[in-house]
Amino acid sequence: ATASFSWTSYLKETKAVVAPDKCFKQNPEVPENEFALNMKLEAQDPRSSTSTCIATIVGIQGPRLRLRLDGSDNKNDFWRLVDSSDIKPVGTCEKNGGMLQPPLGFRMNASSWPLFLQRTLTTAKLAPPTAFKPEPPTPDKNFFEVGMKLEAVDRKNSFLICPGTVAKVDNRMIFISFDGWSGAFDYWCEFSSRDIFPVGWCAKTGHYLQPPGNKGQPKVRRPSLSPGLPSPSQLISSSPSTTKQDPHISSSLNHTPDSATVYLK
Ligand code: MLZ
Repeated sequence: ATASFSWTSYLKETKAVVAPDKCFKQNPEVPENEFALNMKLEAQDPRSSTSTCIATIVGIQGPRLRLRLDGSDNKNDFWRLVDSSDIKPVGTCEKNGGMLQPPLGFRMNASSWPLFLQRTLTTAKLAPPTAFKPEPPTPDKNFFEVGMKLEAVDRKNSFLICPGTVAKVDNRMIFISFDGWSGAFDYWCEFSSRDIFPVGWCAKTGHYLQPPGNKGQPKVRRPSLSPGLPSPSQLISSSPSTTKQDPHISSSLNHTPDSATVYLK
């Protein structure tokens, strides 16, 4: 239903402020994505953070890589930025005296891991070390304030980045609330999370930005959904002055077909 989304008009409508760049652990200059599909690299296993594994690039969007751990299934893909410290050229782990590990939920018998790894690496197209970009510096402190708008990864649908609001701030943590969606997608994260971006980041990097949903606080009163039943305001007061609608609002309701349009008005 929502054709396009513009931050400029949305910010005007919601009279909201954006979180300034200094809040974010993100490079103000968008790092170039020099990776290609099917290249392999070393990645930390998100489900077993002490394990370094071999991963294959199975998707690319802007400066983000969709990764699948070799030997794992296709149900646990995850996304990393090209300037994430979680990804390294193949060989880095061994150079630092470590050993590559099978991913959590390795499909085969654990004893077949050494041979699997050897075979995986002999045929691999390796990501060139120059494609890995340095991680941006961490902000000195938590500069976020309640009400600031940003763009954030939907961690339940991690291919999506969506407009959000800082709903709570607690020491080093912030609570991200997704605009127009029920609380089901909201989460706490560190202010230094790589999953949050300044407003305009998607447009700048060529990443898709999912428009806000249509839930949330509608800014106008809606007519009762069941015409036979009294509306909540009618139940609270029988006085005609409180149930009468503002003529401007009711006319806008009469001419707007869906609730998303009403919400965005
Ligand atoms: N259509 C899916 C994705 C919702 C994405 C919300 N993003 C904040 C669903 O309804 O589960």
